[in-house]
Parts: sequence; structure tokens; C-alpha cells
Amino acid sequence: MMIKGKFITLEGGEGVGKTTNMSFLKDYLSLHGIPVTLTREPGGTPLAEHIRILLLESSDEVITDQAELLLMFAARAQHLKQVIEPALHAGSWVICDRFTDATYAYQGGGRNMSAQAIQWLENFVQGNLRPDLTFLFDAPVEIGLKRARHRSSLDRIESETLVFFEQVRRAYLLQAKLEPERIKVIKSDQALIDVQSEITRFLHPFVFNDHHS
Ligand code: Z5A
Repeated sequence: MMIKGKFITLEGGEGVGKTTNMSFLKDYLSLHGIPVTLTREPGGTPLAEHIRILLLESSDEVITDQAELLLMFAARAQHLKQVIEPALHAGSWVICDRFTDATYAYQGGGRNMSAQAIQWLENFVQGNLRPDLTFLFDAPVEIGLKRARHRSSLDRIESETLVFFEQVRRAYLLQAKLEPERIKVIKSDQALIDVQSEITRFLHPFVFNDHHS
């Protein structure tokens, strides 16, 4: 079946503004008559949201790195079949708060899991499906963590060390270097209005080339 919608993902470390800017993106696309589906990872379906709780809740049992990686992809497999692919086939544009770039950054960069293992799972679970456009919100780790800590108590992954989040940030920026056409880096330690004008700068040609052609 042919895919008609576009797949946009939002990425970055803690508190960089992914959730805040999701509604801005939705409003922008809706204004241009584009149907939008908003979702997130890990999560997006009842089963995947259960997995999210397992992944993020602190517990006495230590989750192994392998189990964490496989749970991320288990949630993703369900989410893709139940939500993302049907929405794209129906012509909706899907905006997803985090996707597989987060796995390369957190499990690959943060936990040092092999990129080949992640790539194998990516191909196995996603086939050829990749995001069409990704916004990588980037800010110094301390700024994002300060914002996230101000907002709520910390979950299991948010309780990691500064070194872990520096590795995550580095891995994200490396991916952006490798795929500059798809991954647009947005400086997010600036005023929200400036963040959103950068988003618009990248989104506008994307909308007009793909949707109005
Ligand atoms: N994870 C993983 O390890 N592997 C994977 O494959 C996937 C995920 C998919 C859940 O993610 C965790 O799962 C995440 C990675 C891991 N772990 N951690 N840690 P999540 O997306 O649900 O959780 P999050 O990264 O912690 O998101 P967040 O803290 O909600 O951050 P955010 O959505 O980017 O930020 P925000 O809520 O929009 O903004 C934070 C605050 O900053 C808020 O008060 C805003 O009003 C404020 N803000 C935002 N922008 C600005 C600007 N420009 N100026 C000033 N203030 C601002």
C-alpha cells in the first residue's frame, strides 16, 4: 500500500522543548489543511504505554541494557502497526515525540550498545520506514535538565548522570551530521519565539514541496 502522509519526528535530550513545540507544529500544519496525528515513543498504544511505564518507572529490579533496548523496539513494533502506518496510509501526517534516533542516542550513545544491533532491530521492526523530517532540539545538557527538573520529578532514565546525557547529546549531533537532509538541528536554548521561527524556516519548504506539489 502506498504511503500518503509524511512522518515527522521530534528529538533531543531532556527538557529541550519537544513537547512544547509539538502543538506549534500541529497548528502550523493544520493551518495549511494537513491532517495531523500526534503521538509519542515509547508509547502511543495501550500496550506500548504499558511498556513505557515498565521502562520509565524506578524499580528495585535493575533493567539490563539489552532488555531496555528490546523493550523500546517492542513498543515501537506495536506503535508502528497500530498507529503510525495506518495514519500515514490514510494520508495523515504523523508527528512523533521521539523515535529511533532516540534509541541510537540513549541506548547507543548513553548505554554504549552496539550501533549494529540497533540497526538490525531498526530494519527488522521498521522495514523501509524512516522519518521524512526530524527536528533535533539541541541545548547544553544543564539547561535541559534544569527545565525538566523544574517541571516534574525524575523518572528512571532522567535520573542518569550528566556524563550519560553528554553522551546522548553527542550521539544525536553525530546523527545530524551524518543525515543533514533529514535531521534539522534547532538551537533550543533561545527564546521560544526564535525556536519556532527556525522550525517554520525548515517546515515551510517541506510543506510546500511535498503537500502542494
Ligand atoms: N527513550 C530512550 O531511551 N530510547 C528510545 O528509543 C526512546 C525514548 C523513544 C521518555 O521520553 C524517555 O525515553 C526519555 C528517553 C527515553 N528519557 N529520558 N530521560 P520523553 O520524551 O517522554 O521524556 P523527556 O525527554 O524527559 O521529555 P521532556 O522532559 O518532556 O522534554 P521536552 O518534551 O523536550 O521538553 P518540554 O516539556 O517541551 O519543555 C520542558 C520545560 O521547558 C517546559 O516547562 C517548557 O515550558 C520549557 N521550555 C521549552 N522550550 C523553552 C524555551 N525555548 N525557553 C524556555 N523554556 C522552554
